[in-house]
This record gives sequence, structure tokens and C-alpha cells, in this order.
Amino acid sequence: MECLSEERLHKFRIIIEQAKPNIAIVGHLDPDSIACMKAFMKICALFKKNYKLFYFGGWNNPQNNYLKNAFTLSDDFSELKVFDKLPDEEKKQYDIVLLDSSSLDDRRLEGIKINPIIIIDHHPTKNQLIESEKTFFWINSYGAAATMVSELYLQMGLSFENEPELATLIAVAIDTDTRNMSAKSTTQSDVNIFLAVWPYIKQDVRRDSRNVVKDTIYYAFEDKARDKRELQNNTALFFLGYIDADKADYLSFLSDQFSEYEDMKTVFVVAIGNDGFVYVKARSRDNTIDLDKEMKDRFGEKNAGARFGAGAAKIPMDFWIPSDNSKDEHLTYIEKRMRDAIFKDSSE
Ligand SMILES: [Mn+2]
Repeated sequence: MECLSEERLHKFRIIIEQAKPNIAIVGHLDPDSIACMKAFMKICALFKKNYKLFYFGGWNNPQNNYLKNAFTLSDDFSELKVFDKLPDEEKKQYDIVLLDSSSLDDRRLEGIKINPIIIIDHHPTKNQLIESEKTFFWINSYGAAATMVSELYLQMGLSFENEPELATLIAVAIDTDTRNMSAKSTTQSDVNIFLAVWPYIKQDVRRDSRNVVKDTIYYAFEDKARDKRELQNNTALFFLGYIDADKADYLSFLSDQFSEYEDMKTVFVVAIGNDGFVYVKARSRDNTIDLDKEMKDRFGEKNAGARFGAGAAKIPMDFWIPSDNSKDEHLTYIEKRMRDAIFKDSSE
């Protein structure tokens, strides 16, 4: 297993030992992040630190909701806004650990400023945060961040025996983030950790958590998408029209599904949110294109990005959200613009 070197482990120990007695563990809410936070709790306990879990973003997606109920997770997590509103005196008694994210200007943080002493994330970027003597930043390409935190967890001498909840969360995290080990980002370590937790997981919860994604909203969106689709040279566009913005995660599930079709090497699923943004989720199995560049070229440097064949864009609709009077025209207009953006040859 490609774990942390003795030197890095030593640094980690120093940083966490010297940390304040209270640790705020911060993450967003998806299976990977939840698994990371729960595993890191145990690491905090090992170093006799108090900890609290704080999240940004919402519980929107059905898989999170299922896990939340299966393991009564909502009792454990508070909103990061709650932490941010604590009196300064109280906040000062915390050090922050950020997991499964390393972008301090993540939109979902809604402007909340955090200064983590520890970051563990599997999304390396060009302008990556630089570690200092007082911080431990581990940002590397892995299928799931839960794999990294689990490696650390094991290297700290902790075990998954008698931890069915944690083991299950980690398995679901790896399943989800690696799309069953089929995502390009999947590493040998993800497989190894999956096997390490396997004997301890609640199989029924793992299976069900994977099925809940296909609920009635999913079917309704799927119908809409099939209704409005266009295929040109192995590139497909599915246009859903208006949706509630908090259902935008469903676009990812749909793009995962559609990208499995043989003749759809690159898939874009597009919808207009009721929050003034156009949402795009893209998947590509075409190795000849740089999806990140394509996304940025088409939807704007600031609005879009991709890694390992999975892309997303959140595009502001300028200054105005259509009223009921102009909704139909607006829909036609956005659909046309999206078709242009997606099917135009980027070299033109
Ligand atoms: Mn992740």
C-alpha cells in the first residue's frame, strides 16, 4: 500500500499533537466527505482532542439523505455557518481540519474564511496550497479522499474491526467517488482500502445506499432528458429545462448513466436552475480530448472545470431570472446557446 512515509507521519503527529484541544472537522456532504470526517473523528480521539463536525453545502442528494438516516448522521454534524457565528473567543479555541476539499474559495463556503492546519484532499490543482511548518497538507490523486484518511487511520494503528458504520461509509465513499473503480482517478490504494474495510461493512446498507439515487425525481428527469437530446459525433446533449437548483446533483447521476452508452463518448446534461444559474454536468470517455479545457473554453474559465473525465459548470445567467412571461423564450434561448457551445468545434 502506498502510504505516508515515516517522515510525513512524524510531521502529521507533531501538527495534531500541537493543535488546540478542540478540532473543527470541516467537509461538505457527500459520501466521501462524510466518511473522511467520521474517520478523522477517531484520529482526533486517539490524540485526545475534542472534535466537532461542520459541513458546508446541503444534504440535497438522496444518497446523503439515505446515509443520514441509516446512521443518524444529522446528530453529529452542524452547519459551518454555526461555527462561523461563534464568538471570536470561542472560535479561537479551535483548529480546523479540512477534508475532501482543498479550495478555500469553494463557492459552497459562501464566503466563510477558514485557515485549516490540516488538509487531506484528492483534488490536486495547479495553484495548490503550500504547506508550512505549522500545517500538514496532503493533496494527491486518489479515487476517494476516504482512501487517504483510511490509510492514515490504519497507519495510526487504528482498526476497522468493530467499526461497521465507519467501514460501510468508507466503502460507499469509494464506490461513489470511483464509480465502482471505473473512474480514471481510481488507484490501487482505493482497491486496497476497499478490501480492508470489506469484512466489516453492513452489506445491506451499502447496497441500498447505491439504489436510492434512482428515485421518482430521477425517473422524471430521465424522461425529460431523453425527450430533449441530441447526438453528434459521439457527443450527446441532454437538456432538462427548468429544475430546482437543489436537485442539480441528479444531473451527475444522469450523466454517469448516459455516458455508459457505447456511442456517447462525451455527454453533457444541462438544466436551468431556479437560482439564476445554468448547470452542466459532463462525462467523457474520449481520451483524445482535454475535458477541463473544453469545459472552460465553452462555459468560461471561472464557471467550469473537469478532472479525470468528469466535468461540471455553473454558469450565471447574467443579470436576470426570467419571469413567467418570458420563461419559454428564455428556455429556447438557453437551449440554443448550449447547443452552440457544446457542438461547436472548439478550434473554430
Ligand atoms: Mn471526494
